[in-house]
This record gives sequence, structure tokens and C-alpha cells, in this order.
Amino acid sequence: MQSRVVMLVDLDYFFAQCEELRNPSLKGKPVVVGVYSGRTEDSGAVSTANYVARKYGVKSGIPLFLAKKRLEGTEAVFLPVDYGFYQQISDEIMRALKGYADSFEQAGIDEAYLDVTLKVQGSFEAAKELAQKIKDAVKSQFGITFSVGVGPNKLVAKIACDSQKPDGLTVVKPEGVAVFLSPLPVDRLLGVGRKIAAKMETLGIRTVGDLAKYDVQRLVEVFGKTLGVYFHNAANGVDNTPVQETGEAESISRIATLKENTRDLTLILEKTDELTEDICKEVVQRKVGFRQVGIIAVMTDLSMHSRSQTLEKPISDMEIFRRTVQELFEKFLGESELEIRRIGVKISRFAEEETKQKQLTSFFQGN
Ligand code: DCP
Ligand code: CA
Ligand code: CA
Repeated sequence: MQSRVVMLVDLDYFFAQCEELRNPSLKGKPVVVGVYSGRTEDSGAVSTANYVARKYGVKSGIPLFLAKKRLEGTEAVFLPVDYGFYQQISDEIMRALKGYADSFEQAGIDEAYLDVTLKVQGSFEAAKELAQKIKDAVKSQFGITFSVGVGPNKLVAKIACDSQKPDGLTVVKPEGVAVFLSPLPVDRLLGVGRKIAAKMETLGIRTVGDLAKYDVQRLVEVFGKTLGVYFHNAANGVDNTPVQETGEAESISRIATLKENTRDLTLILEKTDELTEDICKEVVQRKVGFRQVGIIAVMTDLSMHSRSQTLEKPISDMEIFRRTVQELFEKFLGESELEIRRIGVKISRFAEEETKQKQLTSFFQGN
């Protein structure tokens, strides 16, 4: 199977770069953007700092007074966050980035995934050129630099991006994933916080390579099924989550013409079975569950009708799917009189994947 080609674009020292954009005289000086809590003049935390300030050990999250201390004697400039301004710049850049992608997923104020598989016809060489082209365009249109990682999936693209900052461009081809990931410390994987890294250390796991080789059954025993399997896959660079617009009303559907116009349920179900099977293949591939099943009927007078049913919980099970389709057609035939010419099956509300993602995210936040 041909590999996907996925990019992760992450804008460099974003809030601070926005400040440099509006006031170019800041360039070259340490710039710290802070969230001032207002209790005392210096209480609050660093939101981000430019790379000049980072050389002095100033980074996101540290207290402002500590940043001040580390930057003593320099020309450091401290500024309060101006979220509205950053949002505006972000919106414009995101709109431009979206134009380069087959599918696009914004993953934060300053980062986005681009699936460019079709755009580059599966070629990582072409993807590298495209990434450079996007960097140049964003630099000249908006005056903003970013780092980008290119890989066969979101996980690899993200880690590739992080590996070279600022203004980086890192390409990891499918055949290079293992070599790229293995030497990295485990905490480079999303979800491996300090606590989990410490636990892994006691198991003799320090690098992503150690984790990749570790018995998956043991991981499941220690971390539970969801996380154990996730860690195993992540360490092996496996990630099938699609790049997709968040909140996008997505659906998968198939439609076909019947051999003859009919009201015979058996004939209709023969055809819908083919369609449901086809859809199920895609569901398995995309690793999603769905909560809504719909049918479409085009009658001999070419009028089109649809019916749908929402299930109690997300499914990916073929049998329940078929039964629901059957019920919907039975009911529909009772409500109509004409013969049917074409039939369609549709699923939507891919809730399960979302829940899974939420479970993982909330778990990670607990670390
Ligand atoms: N941010 C924040 N507090 C944090 C982390 C980030 O307020 N603890 C804000 C400020 C950052 C923006 O989110 O500019 C994006 O976060 P990143 O983690 O992408 O960091 P930067 O863009 O600042 O730097 P980098 O060049 O490492 O991407
Ligand atoms: Ca960033
Ligand atoms: Ca970011």
C-alpha cells in the first residue's frame, strides 16, 4: 500500500514572533511574552519567548520573575499577551496553508496538519519541495517563519517537526521511521509525561526504540489496554488517525442502481449488502465508529427520499449496520408506493473515534 504524506506545520516562537512582526526593532533582543497575573508587578508566567531569550534559559511556563532574573543585564523586552492579535495572524496563515492540502486539520493556534498525499502523488521528494515552497510563501506573504515535519502519518510528522526548530524542514520517509524514532527518549511521544517516563524507566525502557521492542502484552498489563496499545503503536511509528477538519460534518456513503425497478425487499437488501460491506471496509481502514445510519431511495419518478436512524452508541459492527439498513428499508417501503430505482446507504456521526481521542487526551492531561 502506498504511504500517506502528512505535514505538520508549527509556527516558530509564535506569540513572540507576532510581536516582532508588529515591532521589528525587537528583533535580535530577547523577547518575552508573559501572562501577568496582576498580583504584583512581576507575578505571572512566561507564555513564550523568542530564541534569543531561550539561550538564557527562558521558556514557556517559567515564572516571570525568574525570566527577569535570567535576562538581567540584557536588552530584554517583556510584553503582555495580546491574544486577539495573534489569533488574527493565525487565521490568515491557516487559511493560506489550507489551500496547499488535500485535507487540513488545525491542531492549535499555531499548528496544523496537512495531508498532501494526492498533491505530491505520494512522493516524499515532491513533499519536501512543496514544504519549502509553502515556507517561502508564508515568509513573504506574512513575514512569519515556521518549522515543518513531513512523514507518513501525523505522529511522525509532529516529532519530525519538533526535531529541528526554528525554521526547520525535516522529512522522514516511511523506510526511515524506525531509525529516526528509536534513539529518541520516550517522553518525546505524546502522552508520555514525567510519571509515565519514570515508570517505563523501571521497566528498562528509556528510548522509543526500547519501547518499540517491549512486549505489548506487558505494556497492556502495566498501562491498561488503551494506553498500552497506543504506546506500542506510537513507538513503532504507527498512527492511522486521519487528517480531518475538526467538527467537519463527515459521512461515508455509497449509491447504486438496482438491476430492475422493484419493491422487493430481498432484491433491495442484496444490493444494500454490497454497499454496507464496502462502507465497512472503509470504516475498518479509518478506524472509526459511527452513530448514524441512513438510507437513500431514488424512485421511478426520480424523486429522492432519505431516512436515517441514530444508534444508542457508536458501532463499527457490520451486523448491526445491516440490520439497521434493513429496518429502515422495511419501514420506508411501508410508507411509499412507487418502485425504487436506485438505493444508497450512508453513515455519519463518527463519534467513537472522538471519544477514544478524548479518553487519551484526558488521560494525558492527568500526567
Ligand atoms: N503557549 C503558552 N503557554 C505554554 C505553551 C505555549 O501560552 N506553556 C502559547 C505561546 C506560544 C504558542 O502557545 O507562542 C505556541 O506554542 P508552542 O508550543 O508551539 O511554542 P512556540 O510557538 O512559542 O515555540 P516553538 O518555536 O518551540 O514552536
Ligand atoms: Ca510553535
Ligand atoms: Ca505549537
